[in-house]
Amino acid sequence: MAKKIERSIQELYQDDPQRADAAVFGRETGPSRRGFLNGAGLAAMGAAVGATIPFHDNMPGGLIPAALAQGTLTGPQPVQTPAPAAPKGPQYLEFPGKDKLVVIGDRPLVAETPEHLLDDETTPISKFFIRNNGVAPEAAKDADSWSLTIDGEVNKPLTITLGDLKKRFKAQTQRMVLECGGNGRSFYSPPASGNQWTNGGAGCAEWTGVRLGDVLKAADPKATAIYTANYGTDVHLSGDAKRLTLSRGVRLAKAMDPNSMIVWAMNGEALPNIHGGPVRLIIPGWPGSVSHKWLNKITLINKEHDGPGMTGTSYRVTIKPMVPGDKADPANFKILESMPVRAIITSPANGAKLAAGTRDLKLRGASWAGDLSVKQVDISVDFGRTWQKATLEKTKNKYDWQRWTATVKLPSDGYYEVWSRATDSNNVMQPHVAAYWNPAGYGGNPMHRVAVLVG
Ligand SMILES: Nc1nc2c(c(=O)[nH]1)N[C@H]1C(S)=C(S)[C@@H](COP(=O)(O)O)O[C@H]1N2
Ligand SMILES: [Mo]
Repeated sequence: MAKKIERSIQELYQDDPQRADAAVFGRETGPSRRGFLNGAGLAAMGAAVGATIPFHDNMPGGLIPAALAQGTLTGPQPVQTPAPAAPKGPQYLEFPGKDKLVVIGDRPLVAETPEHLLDDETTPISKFFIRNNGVAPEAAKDADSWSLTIDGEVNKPLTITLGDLKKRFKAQTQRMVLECGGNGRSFYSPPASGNQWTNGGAGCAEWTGVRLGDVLKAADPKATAIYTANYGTDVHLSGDAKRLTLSRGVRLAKAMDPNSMIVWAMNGEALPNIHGGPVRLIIPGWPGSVSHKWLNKITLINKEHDGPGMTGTSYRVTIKPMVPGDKADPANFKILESMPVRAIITSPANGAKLAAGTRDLKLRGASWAGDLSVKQVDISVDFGRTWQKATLEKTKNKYDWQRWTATVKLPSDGYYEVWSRATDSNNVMQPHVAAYWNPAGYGGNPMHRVAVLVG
């Protein structure tokens, strides 16, 4: 009998968390359910996660244990019609020079970095996520002859090769986070459409290049120039050479920020083709889609850009919160600019098994907050009842991520969940569950959690 429950609970948490929760907690999931996990439910939950749960008194009803879910707090899930496909195990990327990234899509190629592979101070190229919207162009044979044009609302249109760009403008190197606008999308309930990123559509690399603003100034923008329109050489999935895969842009003020760059090197190496080499934009703190890869033209325009990826609900978030799953009112959307605050636990990995008797658990992680900085990272190992401040490391420069460390005490062997949550410099904290639902799922930044088994 116990065996049967154990198996079915595990399966149920995968396919129908609400029913699983009702089975474990003994009745339909409600909001505040602390302290109800006892008797048969506690035994079933313990069997499902693989150990006794020292802090079970604090375990909220509706919580899918981290051991059974991908790392973030997921509340009760509405029943889907038709039912979503049963989750398969992760599919790992096979790509020259890349580590075990998790494939989210193969055409176009999209692959994310599991949180525990983001444990390096600087994300190595081998671990850096990939997000293509179309087909990457063939690698350029002679990078320095790559040509870039600045035109549109300018007095002196400019076409310059990469070789000349390097000679004519002052270079800088900055370590900065690049994060996909849809990072965290998989945590939305009901599911939002698009690539189902967990927290791994982000990385922090050292980018070498010139200030975008210096190059734009060389073209002498007219007073009418207020927005950029970015273009590159990747090919639309249809194969139609006239169709653009993506063409996004930013307000001129953001383009002129000294941290916005045209880059040709990543971690000291020539920018790899898959990351947009020879030349790409890095517009830090904003959705990765404005950091155009294979960049060959920027047109300054006198209005908000309307290229692919700029209209409808693409890269837009709600102005006033909407009912999750409802039909979207197009008038209620604004362009997503600065990305929301996020902290991730990069060590230990979700599901880590530690030796019996481990009482001091060392944690490491990263945090970042779009255009803002991270003010504080807090950690809990008792399902959020008590929190402890993590130590934030120094950053190298603006838009660098803030690495953090903490040591937490575990009172006994058993099953724990480590939860992390960051607060940004405007005092905005990550929510428990993905908030501000929008149809294409931008801004999902619920707190991260990992399961740890001691003994
Ligand atoms: N030309 C071009 N630039 C692009 C894209 C693209 O598909 N084509 N994808 C964008 C998106 S959505 C993201 S998140 C980042 C990803 O950069 P990466 O693949 O180097 O990690 O590139 C952006 N720049
Ligand atoms: Mo993206």
